Amino acid sequence: MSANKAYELAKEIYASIGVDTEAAIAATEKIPISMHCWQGDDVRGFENPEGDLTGGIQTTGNYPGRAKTIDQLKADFEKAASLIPGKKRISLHAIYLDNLGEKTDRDEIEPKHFKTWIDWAKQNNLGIDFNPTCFSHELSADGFTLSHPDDGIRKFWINHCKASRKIAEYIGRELGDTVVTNYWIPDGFKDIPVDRYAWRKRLSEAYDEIFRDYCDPKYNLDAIESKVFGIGAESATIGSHEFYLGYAVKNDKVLTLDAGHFHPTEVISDKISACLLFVSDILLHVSRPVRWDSDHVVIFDDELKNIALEIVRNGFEKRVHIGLDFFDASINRIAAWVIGTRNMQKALLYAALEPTAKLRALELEGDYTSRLALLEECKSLPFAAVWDYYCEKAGAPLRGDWLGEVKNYEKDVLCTR
Ligand code: RNT
Ligand code: ZN
Repeated sequence: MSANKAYELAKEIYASIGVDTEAAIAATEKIPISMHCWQGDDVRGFENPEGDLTGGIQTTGNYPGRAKTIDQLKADFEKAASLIPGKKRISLHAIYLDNLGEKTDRDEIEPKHFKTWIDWAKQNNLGIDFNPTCFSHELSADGFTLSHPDDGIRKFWINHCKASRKIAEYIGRELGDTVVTNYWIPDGFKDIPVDRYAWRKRLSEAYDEIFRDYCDPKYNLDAIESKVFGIGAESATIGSHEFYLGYAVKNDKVLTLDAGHFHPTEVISDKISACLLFVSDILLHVSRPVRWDSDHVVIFDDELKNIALEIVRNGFEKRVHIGLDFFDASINRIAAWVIGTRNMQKALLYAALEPTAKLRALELEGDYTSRLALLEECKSLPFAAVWDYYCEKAGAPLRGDWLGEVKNYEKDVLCTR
C-alpha cells in the first residue's frame, strides 16, 4: 500500500501543531550518515582477513556470509545502501586497503591503496571518512600503540597515523569533499598503573607529531575518540574522555563521542551541547552499548531520538558528523547495517518533526507541565506515516519490505560464499 493516503492525514495533524512535514523531510534528506564499513566483515579488513581482532573490542557470532574480499564488501554495502533512504558516506579503516598484491605494513600505506575505493565512491555518490587502524597488529599485541614507551613502536604508529592522514586528505581532494579521520587507539592497562601521567604525556606528544604537518581542513578534519575501558584494559585507559576533550579544545580538533564509551548511566546526547561550546565539531559514533561497549545494532530507542533531537533542535547538522559504529556477527550483516542506519535516519526525521519552538517557549515561561504534556503527546503523533512517505519518495523500500530483499541476497549471494 502506498504511503500517500496516510501521509496526507499526518501532514494535516502535524500542521495543526505548527510543524511543516515537507520542511522536515527536506531537512532530513540533507544530513549524511557515515556508515562504517566494518559491520560487513566483523572488523577484519583485507590486510589479513583471517587474523584476530584485537585491541579490546569484540565481534561475537558466526553468521554465514561475511565479506572476505573488497568486491564482496562493496557489493554488500551497495545492497545495504540501496535499502536505506537519505545521504550516505562510508567510513573506511586503513586495514581495508587494496594492497595491490604486495604486503604493505601499516606505516607504508599510500593513497594508491585506496584508489579503487575512491572510484567506487564516486560511482555510488558516497562520501568517504577514514580511520587509521591501531589494533589487530603484532606491534599492538601488548596493548599499547601511540603511548608505547618503546620509541620504535610508538614511531611506527605515529607514522601509520601520518600516512592515514595523508590518504584522507588525498581522498578529500579527489572527492571534492571533507573527510573526517578518526583516531582511536586501544592503549590501556589491565591492572593498576603507577604512572598514568607519563603514558598520557607520551600520547599527547605523539598526537602533536601526527598533526604537525599542515593538512587542508577543506579536505580532512582530524577527530579523536576517547573510551572508558576495553576488554583486557579495564584499569586505566590512556585516551580517556578528559584527555581527549582537553586535547581537542587546546588543539582545535574534532571530538569523537562514541555512545558506548562512557559509564553506563552517561549519555552522549547530553554531551553534545556542552562540548560544542568549546570544540567546533563533533564526530559521533552512534552505537548501542548493552551493559558494556558491546556495539549492538542501533535501535530506535530514546537515546537515539535524543541524539537526533540535540542535533536538529540546535541546528548542529554541519557541526556534528554522524557516524555509526556497531558490529554484530550474530545476525545477517547487511540487515544489521540496514536496521541501524534506517533507525538513525528515522531518528533524524522524528527530531525534525518536533514542535521545538513551542516547547522552547513553554520552557522559558517555566511551564514545565505543558512542556512534559506536549513532549509526551509528540510521541503518539503519526510519525510512521511521514517516515513511510519519506522512504517512498527516496526510492527506498517501505516499512519491512527491505527484509525480503536481504533474505534473497542471503540465499543467492551470501550462502554461496
Ligand atoms: C573502539 C572504538 C572504535 C572502533 C572502530 C572499529 O572501541 O569504538 O571506534 O569501534 O574504529
Ligand atoms: Zn567508536
